[in-house]
Amino acid sequence: MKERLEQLKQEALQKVEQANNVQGLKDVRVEYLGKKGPITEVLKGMGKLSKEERPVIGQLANEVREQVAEAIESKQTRLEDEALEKQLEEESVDVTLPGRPVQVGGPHLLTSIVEEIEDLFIGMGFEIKEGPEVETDYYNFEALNLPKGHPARDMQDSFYITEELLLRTHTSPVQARTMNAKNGSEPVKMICPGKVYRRDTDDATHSHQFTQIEGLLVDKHVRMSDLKGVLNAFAKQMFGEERKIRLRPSFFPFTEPSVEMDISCKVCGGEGCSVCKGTGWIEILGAGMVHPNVLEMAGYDPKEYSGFAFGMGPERIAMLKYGVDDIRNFYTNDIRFLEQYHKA
Ligand code: 2NL
Repeated sequence: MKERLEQLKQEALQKVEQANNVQGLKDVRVEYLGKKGPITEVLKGMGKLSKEERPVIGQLANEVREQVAEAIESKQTRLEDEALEKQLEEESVDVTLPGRPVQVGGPHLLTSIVEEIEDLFIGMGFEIKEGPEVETDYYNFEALNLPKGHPARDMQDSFYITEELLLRTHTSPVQARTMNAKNGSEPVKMICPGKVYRRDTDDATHSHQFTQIEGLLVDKHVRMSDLKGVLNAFAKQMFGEERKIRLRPSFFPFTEPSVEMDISCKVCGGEGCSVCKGTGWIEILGAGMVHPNVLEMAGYDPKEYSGFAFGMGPERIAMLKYGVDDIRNFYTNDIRFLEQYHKA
């Protein structure tokens, strides 16, 4: 009996030693210490032993069981420690590695420019108004002193939807609508940024859809010098205090008189260079005093009220300010172009 227990102990300890995972250890436990295991068998057969032998064998069997259990226990701890050690090693983080760059989005260059222009005019007390991109013939043309048959409303130049509906060719109809809503008795001081559409073939300087920002101020006693003061303040804030402006006579059907505004060339300071094509001046926008017909159609008495208006293309402004050479860059969404103009 003693030898049998001794032999079982050696066998079990050897198997514990050989086990190289937790499942293997469990198998050893079941095999030797389980209800049907040999040590339990020995304890069950104790009844057949003599009175003297019984406590000796009983004690020995318990000792063997404890030793095997202990061996299993400590081996299990060791296996678990090793597994944890291995996992920690495999999953360790090298904090000295360079970080992965994060792609940060930002506003589109055109959005930034439009917002910059909006902020400048908000600072001068103008409010921002928006309106529909699908317009009636009346608000897009008629109300702006462009009666039917006027050369500027050539069917070839506009996207017509029906005889009476078209994609607006400028943002002026927003201003005509705003004036109309005042019943001829309140001042208007607004700018309207938005998308406009022309039937053009796209190239470096033309896009069938582009952006316009127009401004309008209507009140009693508005004079051309008010227009000049507002445009001068805008030009200096937008392009730099050192820039000068000049107004040249021009023509628009909705203003009389009409002007075009140039700013002095920053590249050559007025000497003449390739950017200003030798003139020292760069054209920025068109403007003028609101035509009496336009005021009248909007319900204002042109003898009592007067106004000025201006219109500019923010793509052109951005192209001049940032040296962008192709208007299509604003609409093709090439990330390599857009990324260059992300502000923090
Ligand atoms: C340009 C020139 C201009 C206007 C737009 C306007 C609007 C109303 C009445 C009178 Cl409701 N005028 N707008 C006036 C002069 C010029 O735009 O070169 N735009 C890109």
